[in-house]
Amino acid sequence: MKDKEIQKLIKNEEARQSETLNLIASENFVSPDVREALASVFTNKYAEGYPHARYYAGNTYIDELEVLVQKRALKLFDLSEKAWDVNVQPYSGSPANLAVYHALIPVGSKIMAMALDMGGHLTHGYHVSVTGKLWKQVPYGVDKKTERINYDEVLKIAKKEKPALLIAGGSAYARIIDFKKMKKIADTVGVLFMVDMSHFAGLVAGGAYPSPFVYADIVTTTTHKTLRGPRAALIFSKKKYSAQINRAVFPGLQGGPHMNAIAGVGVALGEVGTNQFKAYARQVVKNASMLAGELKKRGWRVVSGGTDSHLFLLDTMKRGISGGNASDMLQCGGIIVNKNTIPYDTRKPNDPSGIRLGTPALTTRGMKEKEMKIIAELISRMLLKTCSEAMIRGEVKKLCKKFPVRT
Ligand code: DSN
Repeated sequence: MKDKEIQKLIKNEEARQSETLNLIASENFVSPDVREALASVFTNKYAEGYPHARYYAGNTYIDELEVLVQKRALKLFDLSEKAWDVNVQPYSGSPANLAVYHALIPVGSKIMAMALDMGGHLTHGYHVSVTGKLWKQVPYGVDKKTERINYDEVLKIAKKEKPALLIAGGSAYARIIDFKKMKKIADTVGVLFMVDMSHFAGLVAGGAYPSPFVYADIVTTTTHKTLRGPRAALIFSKKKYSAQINRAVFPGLQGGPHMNAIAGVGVALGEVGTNQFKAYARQVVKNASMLAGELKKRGWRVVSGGTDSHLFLLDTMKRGISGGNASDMLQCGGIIVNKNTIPYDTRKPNDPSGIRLGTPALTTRGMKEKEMKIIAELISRMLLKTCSEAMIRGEVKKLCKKFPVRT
């Protein structure tokens, strides 16, 4: 690379990723093939419109690419092309969700979704997001005791508030969501049902988490979390909604699609369709469960008592350590997590009561249950300061060397 300044930063980031343990639940390592597609000549092309209906010339291969990626996405989740469509153009999860609302529900109407501080997502109508300014969020949470969704409570709120859209899915809910019950609630009050499966899409594709497609009208997902692709998103919709959704994505919200990213998504979807990926998805869940269990054994409180997925929340405040301090301390030891609110948190989001831990990235490096036990011990020691930062850093580096990042 001629630009030495940027090259240096790339090299530094490569070293950081390779020498630290990444437990951020929404991050992963893409394959070299995905990166090759991302850096391909598709980045040079403008392609406003949809296959065979573009505004600029020169889109022969772009059309072939977009159709191929659409077909791969539908096939991956066993969706019939007669019943479902998929839009592969959203730049990322936030515009994908915004496009769904823009397409299907009147501005000013209510979006019922899990509250952000209970494990939901900003773009599900939280007040600081444009989705919460144009629409009104009706939040539901988790039960104070079980820290799981209380479906009777969700029904009660839905009946009272009569939202236009019910959303399941979020960023920090560790348990399996009962999509059947959510659909029943949506039908009882006569609203659209959308699942944002961004976090667990790869687990669904790998058979390690229930599929929402049997029940949902719309399913959105980012492609860079458990799906292990580039930063982009997909909107799956039942046929009757797809024309409106396509119009909402382009020209409603976006201009030319990022065709290099779409090529990368196509490569990732091809990889996700393999038996190797199925084994990966199962291992992600096993690793999360082992890590949570091992931390519990060491006296840490895991929100809801465990996990059924790739992530969980640790209530660090229970032992007097704020989420912000915990995240900073772990980073000093080479363990990367994010601070996170826990349900019914009394602290502020910039320094909440917990941290979120996820296993997708470590599992991509090939780590299994044995390594999760070691990592639980390292996390615990680092937070309780029962050994030196240098010693933890040394152990982290050793593990990282044994399980290199694919480049
Ligand atoms: N920021 C992502 C996460 O970490 O879950 C969601 O958009």
